[in-house]
Amino acid sequence: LGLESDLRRAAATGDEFALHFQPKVDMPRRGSHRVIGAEALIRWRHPVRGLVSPAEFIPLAEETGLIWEIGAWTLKEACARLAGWLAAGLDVASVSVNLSPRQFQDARLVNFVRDVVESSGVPPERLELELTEGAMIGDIEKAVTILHGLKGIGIRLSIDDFGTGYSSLAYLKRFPINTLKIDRSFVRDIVQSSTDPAIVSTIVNLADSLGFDTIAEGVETEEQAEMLRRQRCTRIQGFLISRPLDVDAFERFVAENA
Ligand code: G
Ligand code: G
Ligand code: MN
Ligand code: NA
Repeated sequence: LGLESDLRRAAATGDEFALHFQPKVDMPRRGSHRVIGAEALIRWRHPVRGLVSPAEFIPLAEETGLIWEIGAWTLKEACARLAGWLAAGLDVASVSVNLSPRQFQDARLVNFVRDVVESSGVPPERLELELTEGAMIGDIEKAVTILHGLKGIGIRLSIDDFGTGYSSLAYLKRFPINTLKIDRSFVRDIVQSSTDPAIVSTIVNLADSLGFDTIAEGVETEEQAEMLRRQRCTRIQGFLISRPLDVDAFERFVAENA
């Protein structure tokens, strides 16, 4: 209960939150990699507890409904950062923001996203929203309508943790999305596994056929990256490249990897 009232206070101002950014890159060649974007990940600097992980407070935010205020802060902050980078000549091709199921299903979502994108002035195609398959189960017709509403703003859409959820192929072909983010569970054991390379290459081929991009998440070793490359996966994200970075460190990373 203590944490809940603290979260309520934090959500009211946003002052205790910060965004970290994890680079997404083209498959590295000879050690060098090109930054193709970044995923924004929220952090809560609690005055007493210190840094609280989103794994801890996002579920609480979902239960209490505070996720709307927190998600609003995240989206505005991500767009403001991106606008600042573009104005400063720092070439960050895109920034993605995670949406939890309750945010996705909120009737205010499409208009809110449109307003934030327009008032920030960022080119809409440089903003991406990451949705999980779980957000779209239930009323599929409604999900497709929301996805088209978001698509109509001109932003990009990805399915996060792909392969762990419920999308059937019949649904997938109706989703106006851009990218499948291959869940890190398929990356973790890809070097030793007799099945995971085939799963990854099947996802890559499926994405190709449907006109989607792919990116592998949670890449931690060179060996995993090499195995992903053999499955024709050409974009990666993970500790091998970089942990999520605070704004200063992220700006240095982009400048050094232009
Ligand atoms: O950054 P970290 O790996 O600790 O994130 C833990 C979880 O919190 C991940 O599932 C991530 O998607 C989620 N998360 C991080 N930032 C946000 C955010 O701004 N909004 C939502 N809804 N989820 C987030
Ligand atoms: O659910 P989502 O995919 O949004 O989760 C993002 C989370 O994954 C963040 O909390 C981030 O810190 C974490 N993460 C990013 N890269 C790696 C990695 O290489 N290994 C592991 N174990 N976690 C990672
Ligand atoms: Mn994500
Ligand atoms: Na993920």
